[in-house]
Parts: sequence; structure tokens; C-alpha cells
Amino acid sequence: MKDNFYITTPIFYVNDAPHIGHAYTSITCDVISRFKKLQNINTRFLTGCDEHGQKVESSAIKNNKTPQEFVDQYSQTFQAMMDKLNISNDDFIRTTETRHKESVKALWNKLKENGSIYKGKYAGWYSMRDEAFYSEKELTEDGKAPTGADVEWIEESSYFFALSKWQDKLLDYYEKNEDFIYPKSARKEVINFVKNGLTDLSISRTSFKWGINVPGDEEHVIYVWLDALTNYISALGYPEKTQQLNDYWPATHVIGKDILRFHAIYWPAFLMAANIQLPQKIVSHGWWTNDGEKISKSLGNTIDPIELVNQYGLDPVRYFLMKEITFGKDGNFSHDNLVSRVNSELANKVGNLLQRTCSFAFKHCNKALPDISTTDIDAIYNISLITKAQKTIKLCISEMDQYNISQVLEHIITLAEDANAYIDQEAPWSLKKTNPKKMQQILYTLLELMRYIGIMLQPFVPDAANKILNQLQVKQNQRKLEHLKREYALTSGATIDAPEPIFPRIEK
Ligand code: ME8
Repeated sequence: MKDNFYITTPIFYVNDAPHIGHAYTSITCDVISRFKKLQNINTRFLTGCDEHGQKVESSAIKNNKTPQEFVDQYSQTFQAMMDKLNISNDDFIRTTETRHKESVKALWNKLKENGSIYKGKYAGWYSMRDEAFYSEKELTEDGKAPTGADVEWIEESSYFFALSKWQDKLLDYYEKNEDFIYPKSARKEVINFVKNGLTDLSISRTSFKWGINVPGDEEHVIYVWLDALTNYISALGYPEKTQQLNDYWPATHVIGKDILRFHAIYWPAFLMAANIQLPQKIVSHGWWTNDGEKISKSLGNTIDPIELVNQYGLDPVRYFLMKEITFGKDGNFSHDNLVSRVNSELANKVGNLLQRTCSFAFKHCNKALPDISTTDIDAIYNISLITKAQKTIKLCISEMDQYNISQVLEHIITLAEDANAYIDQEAPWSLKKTNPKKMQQILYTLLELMRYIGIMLQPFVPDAANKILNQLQVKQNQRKLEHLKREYALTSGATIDAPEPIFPRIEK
């Protein structure tokens, strides 16, 4: 097993502006990736855009643009969203890039040469919205795709991928690798689907042009999903045996449950057929709904993440998206819930704690962190507030490993609650005259706890956490989980600046 970690988002269709669903997956991957970095794990994070296919071509035509002009424009908006959301991706792949096209062709050639691809004729149902083929028995009573999308009957000459031949091998793989698909419910769904029988998959189209041509048969463009899925290895330089491919493949793919089948069935089958190692894990998350309906471009009920950030600020939005949903489950978007969660948790618990303690230190400890002795710091490391914080680190790592992202935040917020209770109980302000030494010890304990909170919050609210740690004079190179111990405790007596509110309350 490699120690390195490679995480990917789906590559998003560029047929419209990004919405909160795209923001959610991107922030999720960003948080996971930043958390791994906090654990000192060498991490690579990929996102990008899916720029080919009938849906994109048709949107370009509707907008009086050539497909290339159209994708250039929209991939910009996705890149801008990543910047706005402070997404720390290492690479951004576009499927119209030469590096990607060459990879897809190489994969095609490999599959063709080893007999996994044959030419035939496709006659069946196709949904442009899903860019997916459906069998008659999958359609709903009113003749729609199971996703609710419209379907059209198509009859075309087509290349096929011999998917049926991989049915048993896939089932065997799922069986032997219980953790391959997350969560369990998604794994079950995939296994049931495969057990019902896999038919060979049409992997080329002739009725439109916007895609990568089939090598040696220019009439055909490669099916957009075969093209798109390959991004995960094209970005590492496949087919060359690049250092990156060697270092980082296989990946953890984080996706929405809408595209589970493509990632947990087709992609592993393509990879098996090409004799490439399968992904590490397929992690499928739930949907954001708006009044109970899935938020999507085609339903026209989207929420613009850029507007949200402009309205509430970036870190509150990141926090809300990560805390509101139990990862893997659906969640309903509501402005009221955002405001009340941010106010009651970030502002009242964390922001308030920092403001109270730092202002107090600034005023009563000579504009500095409390000045206490080494023995006092040793003693603080035995009190339950700090020992609990130390246990919380392990707890958070274990929750994160199981994708219980909102739980990680819950543990951090609990520390802030404990600290607030400790202030009230110890009332340091009442000791100013009577026992200033004890007052400084209490304050130091609280600020040391704030260091724990600040370090652990970094993946979720990077800007705010950075400000917390700056305020506490924590050195830039001492902000990893490994620094959460006595050895790196706050520097007694270090000068601090007048504190500024980090999580102001949002007024409704
Ligand atoms: O499917 N809630 O692209 P896409 C949560 N190009 N997440 C959501 C969401 C919602 N309501 N709506 C969308 C494609 N998402 C393909 C992928 S990968 C090789 C090719 C997120 O633009 C979620 O991650 O339709 C979902 O899987 C993805 O956006 C679909 O994005």
C-alpha cells in the first residue's frame, strides 16, 4: 500500500454555471485533502471539467457559440469557483486538452488491441441529460429514465465495450474488497445492479461530432463517459509510466450518488480490461435538495455558491456545507439554517471564546500571551480539558477516515463548548486582583485549547483558522496535527495584537 493519497472530484459538465452541488463535492474533497496534509500525508488533489458530449454541444448551439468557445468560457467559471471557494487542487484537467485526448486514445487502443472493444449497432434509449444509455426495463411508466430525464430512441453504428464479460470479476472484487464502495448502501445498490446482469456498453456515437474521434474511424466519437473517466489517469500522464502515476494511482474518487454506476461499475471494468489497478475507493455522497427536490441545472432550482459566499463570507459557507449534512445522506438547503448554524456554533462558541480570551489577555497580561512557567504548562497538560483535546485528535482522524466529516466538526465544537464552560466555572476575571497567577494559568489553558481548535479547524475554514493561529502567535511551520502536544505549546509571554472578531454573527 502506498502512503500517498490521491483524491478526485468528478469533472463537471460545462453546460451551465456551477451550483452548490458542485461546490459541495469540491469543498468536501478540499477538506479531506487538507486534513490529510495536516496528518503529514503526501496528497494530490484533482478536479476539472468534462467538456465533450452531446449535452455540451447542444448547449453551445443554443448559445450561438462554437463548442470550443463555449467550453472555454464555462471552464473559466468553474476555475473561478474553485478560486472563490479556496479549493487547494493541485491540478485542473479539461478534457479538451491534448494531454487528455492522447490518454483517452491510448486507453482505447489498448482495449481495442486486447479484444475488449468490438463494432456493432446500438438500438436503444439514450438520455442526453444523463449522457447515459438505459434498457427498456429501466424506464419509468411514463417512459422516462429512472433519474426522471427524457430519453430518445437511437439507432447507430457503434463500438461496444464487452462489459458483460466482467460481471463475475466485478462481483468478486466487491466481495473481496468490502470497503471499495462507500457507503454500504451504495455498495449494495451496485452489487444488486451488477447481479441483475450487465450488457455490453455502447462506447461511441456517430450522431454528433463534439468529442474525441475513435482512433482509425473518424465517423465515431468516443462515448463521453469513457472519455471523462479517463481524466483520473490522464492527469497523471497515462499511458507513460510517469512518476506521478506511480506515486499517486490508485485514487479515491468522491462523487455524488447520481454517477455511482459509472464510477463503481464501468470505470473498474475499463480498468480491469486495460490491466490497470482499480481505484482505491469510490466515495458516494448525497444530494442537496431545495424544498426537497435535487438541486440541478436541468431542474432550474440551483443555488449559486458565489452569491452565497458574497452574502455570508467563505468560511461560514464552507462550515455550513460540511456540518449540515451527515456525509453520505441528503440534506435540504436553507438560508435560515445556514445563518442559525453559523451564529450558534461558529460565532457563539468558537468566535466568542477566542474574542473573550484574547481580549482578556491583551488587556490584563500586558498585550501578550499569559506568562507562565514551564512547570505550570506541564501541569496544564494533566488537566482534563487538555487531555480531552488530545484524545479528540485521534477521534477526528478516525472519523475522517470513515468520512464522518460533520462529526469531526462536532468534536471540535464540543471542545469549544467545554472551554466556554471552563471560563464560566473558573471566572478568571474575578482573580485579577486576588490571584493573578492563577488567572494567567486559566487563560493560558484556554488559549492552548484554542490552538488545538485552530489547528484542527484549518481544513474546514482555512482563512479563519489561519487568523486564529496568527492571533495566538503559532509559528507557520507548527500547524500540523503532530504539533498538538506539550512540546509545541504556546509561547508564554509572546506579544499579541489586539484581537479582531473572527466569526462575526450574521445578521438576518
Ligand atoms: O456528472 N447535491 O457532471 P455534472 C450534491 N461530467 N452534489 C451535486 C448535486 C447536488 N444536488 N448536483 C451535482 C457529471 N452535484 C459528469 C461527471 S466524472 C468522470 C464525470 C455534484 O456537472 C456531484 O458531485 O453533472 C455530482 O456527482 C456531480 O456534481 C455531477 O456533476
